[in-house]
Amino acid sequence: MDILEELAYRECVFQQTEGVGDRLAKGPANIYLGVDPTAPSMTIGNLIPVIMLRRLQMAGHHPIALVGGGTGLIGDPSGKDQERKLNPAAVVAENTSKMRDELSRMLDFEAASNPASLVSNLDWLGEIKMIEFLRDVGKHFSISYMLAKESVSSRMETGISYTEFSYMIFQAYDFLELYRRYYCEVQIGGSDQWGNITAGIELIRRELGESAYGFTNALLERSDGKKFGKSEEGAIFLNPELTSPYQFYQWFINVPDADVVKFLKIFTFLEPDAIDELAKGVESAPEMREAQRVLAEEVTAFVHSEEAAKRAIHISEALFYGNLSELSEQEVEEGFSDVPSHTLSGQSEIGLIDTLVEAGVSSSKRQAREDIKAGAVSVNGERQTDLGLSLTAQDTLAGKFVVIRRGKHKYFLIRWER
Ligand code: 383
Repeated sequence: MDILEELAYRECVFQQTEGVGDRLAKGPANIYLGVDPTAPSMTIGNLIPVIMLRRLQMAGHHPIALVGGGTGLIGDPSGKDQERKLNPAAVVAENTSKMRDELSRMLDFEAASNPASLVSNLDWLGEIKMIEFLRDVGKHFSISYMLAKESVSSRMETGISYTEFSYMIFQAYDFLELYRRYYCEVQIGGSDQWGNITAGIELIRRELGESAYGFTNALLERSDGKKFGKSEEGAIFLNPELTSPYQFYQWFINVPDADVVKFLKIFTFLEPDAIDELAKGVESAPEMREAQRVLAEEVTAFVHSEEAAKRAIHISEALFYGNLSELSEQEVEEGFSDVPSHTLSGQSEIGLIDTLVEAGVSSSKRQAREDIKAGAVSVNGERQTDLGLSLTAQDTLAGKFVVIRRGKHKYFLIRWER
């Protein structure tokens, strides 16, 4: 398989411009992907083309990751049904540096012959003079061409500002600039970027009379209809402070059987043979969730680290088997970072009933008694039915936590400062 065939096998090629296959087959090309710093972190949706860029690098091409320090100040209308709120310049600058860090962990900057490059388009967009820009660049774009782009036409009813309307010209100009500076011939991105990518190819042709290429991946959809964008609720971020590696791992463990093989192709570096093996397991023993396990471990290790993946597995197992006492302080913090927590202080002993009420687990003492009697309450993974139980220092995990579970899934973390 050549690289484009491999990407197609991995369900990562949705649209492509003419000649891109030949260009990639001919020899190393400079290839770019742009990400706008509209949030403090990328998400799993952004991860797909980043992994594609890494695969292209492994196939010998030179990857250029562009952070939109300039375009992030404008706002891409692609795929958005509403005008964006402008972020203050300081926020965009801060996000830019965070995204640079994320990107630099996922590409190889040490590769001997084709190390990755990282650029911000603020370097050139920030220098642009309006009159020159309109004379040199704007002249190549007819209004009818711009209106025909999906990103604009889909907004004619709901409205679009001149600012967002102009966005495609900036992204097109980036491609031209990268062509001039680095002889960058190829741009990749999600299918929402098709209009912007083809606008750049058109500009390079008109301005320089040269050929450039592009292809897109299909936007990620889960068979259960869950979405992925940076602004969607429940977005899975790559920044461990926004989505802990454990939560990240959990998201992949919970991928439905109907999606897991596709996700193995898209998100892991496993060979087709290994993926086929796992696919067989999904058919013959879906309850083992072996494919999900491998998926979650591989992606967590790639985005975070091997160590973070091991930690996530350890936390998941302890939670599953109820032996929470094995967890370290860091693991308890990470495993329960998204559950309600409550701090108890100044006591050396406290009754279970009082604990449940104080921590907001049960709404009243009467409710707490009922919950305990019904067997719905567990402390550090063990069911407790004794109404007279008191908690002491011996009941803490890692010397300072008590984990309460009510019902099957509702967790509470108590930090006990004695
Ligand atoms: C900016 C300047 C360029 C080239 C690209 C850009 C960013 C682009 C954009 N991309 C999205 C983003 O930043 O807005 N205008 O959130 C997403 N990408 C990638 C992929 C995706 C797209 O970062 O489909 C999902 O992740 O292209 O929505 O010169």
